[in-house]
Amino acid sequence: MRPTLVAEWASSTSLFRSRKACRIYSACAARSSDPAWFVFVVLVGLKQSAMAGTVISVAFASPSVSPATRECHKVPFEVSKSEINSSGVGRHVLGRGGGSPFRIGKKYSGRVTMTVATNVSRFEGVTMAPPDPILGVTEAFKADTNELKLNLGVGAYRTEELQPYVLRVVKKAETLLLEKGENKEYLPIEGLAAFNKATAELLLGADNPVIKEGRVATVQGLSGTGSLRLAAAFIQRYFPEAKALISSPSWGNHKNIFNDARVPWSEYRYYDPRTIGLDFEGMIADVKAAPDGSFVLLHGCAHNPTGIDPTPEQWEKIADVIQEKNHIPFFDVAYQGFASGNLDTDASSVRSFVSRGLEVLVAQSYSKNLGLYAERIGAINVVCASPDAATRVKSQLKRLARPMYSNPPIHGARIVANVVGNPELFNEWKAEMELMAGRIKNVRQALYDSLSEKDKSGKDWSFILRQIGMFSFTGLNKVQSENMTNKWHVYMTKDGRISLAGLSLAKCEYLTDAIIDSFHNVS
Ligand code: KET
Repeated sequence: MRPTLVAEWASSTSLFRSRKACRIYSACAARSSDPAWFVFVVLVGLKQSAMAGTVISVAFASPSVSPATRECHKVPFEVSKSEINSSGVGRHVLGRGGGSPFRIGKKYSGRVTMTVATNVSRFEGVTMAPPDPILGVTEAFKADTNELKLNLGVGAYRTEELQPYVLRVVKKAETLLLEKGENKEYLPIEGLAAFNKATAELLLGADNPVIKEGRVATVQGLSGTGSLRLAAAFIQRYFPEAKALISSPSWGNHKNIFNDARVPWSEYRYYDPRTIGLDFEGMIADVKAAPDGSFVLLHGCAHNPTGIDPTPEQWEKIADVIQEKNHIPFFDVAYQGFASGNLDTDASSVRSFVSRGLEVLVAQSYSKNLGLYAERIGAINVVCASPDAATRVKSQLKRLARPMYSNPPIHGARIVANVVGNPELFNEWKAEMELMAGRIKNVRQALYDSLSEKDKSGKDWSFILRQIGMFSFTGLNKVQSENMTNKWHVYMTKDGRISLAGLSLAKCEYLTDAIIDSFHNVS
């Protein structure tokens, strides 16, 4: 075998980049007349480069490279006829493992194919991940063929016909965008300037002094989740000792986000199962007991999954404790407009904290209120004590974003900028959002009416009416929730949450039967 061929091949693969492999390769080259060495080098190289488990097809070529037939490494080398037996099966003694069989693709004629199959994957240690507790519900729903099935899992708005909904105002904005014929150049790392301006104004109010004074660092994010994740990375980098406080319960992904960003977290009491309401005393006590300077994650409105928000007076007390303890409030605003139907009302918790002069983090999402789920459009805002701090914070958020995803997508940002920035479209959006929030309120009322009428046990279902936003936290436990799915084909999360946005008036009665059965007949 000619060393040049081996060298050619070796340099074209990544197999021989380690020092050990290079030494082996040198030995092979030195004994280049013996193909056994070459096969040995191939196998050692493949083992080292995590190629085990693939089928290695080795073409015996004379004089050079053979044509590729499938995803494999084609290795040109020469072999003597004596190494192939009459049945066309050759065997080479390869180290301790003994013979490695290879089969000749066709009768030997100077070019044969040797296939070495190994079946141990380098990914043997990778365990199966469980389905996502929320998005996994949609997958299970899709797989169900029963026509009664109902998806109340993910918080995604549906029409009364239970169809996904693209807002009319979004379609109009998209038509405008097409007419303008804008290009698809990269956005800057911080996102679309017009979007960042619009989103901060929508959140804080256009006249808010913090905006006028340049004290808000706004960076476009990959929707709510990506914005939370970017902020978590920022906390980890600049406050490595700090802890995050998460409500119990909370949106399931909050814990994942802080875990992956390596921000330690603990929970504060929030939900009281006895009253199916807010455990305000517990919440205050836990926020007080947390180490000074913790990041307190708060749901700006329409708490997920409970649908229970603090009253304006309770918000003030929460702000008092946070201020006393030198904590940093971190708002997750994924439902602005969806709780009350009014954008300003739903931002009032954030605005009241900001008006106290507190430095605040706020993650925003346009998945729900503009129905832009798949566009991944949102933002992280950091309200700072000075414009100088805001400039520095923004620069660091950009620095974190660059190696993670470089820069955000443009389409959703343009839609939001056009809707919020155009008074006519903005008003249309507000009207449409009121309609969506109104439909959810209607089904909420209808579900309560139906449960009150059909359930003869005397149970008080009025907590459903006290909850707000897309969800109702039914109080059904895991087994009861499973009964909802297994017996009634009602898909929901195992914590007892149902998305009322996925319910229609027509389906209220069916849902009532499912809830009554699960509640009373399943322990
Ligand atoms: N925060 C909260 C509180 C929230 O409920 C969601 C989504 C998000 C952030 C993130 O949304 P994004 O699409 O990244 O902008 N919640 C629904 C969907 C999901 O779980 O991803 C849900 O709870 O069904």
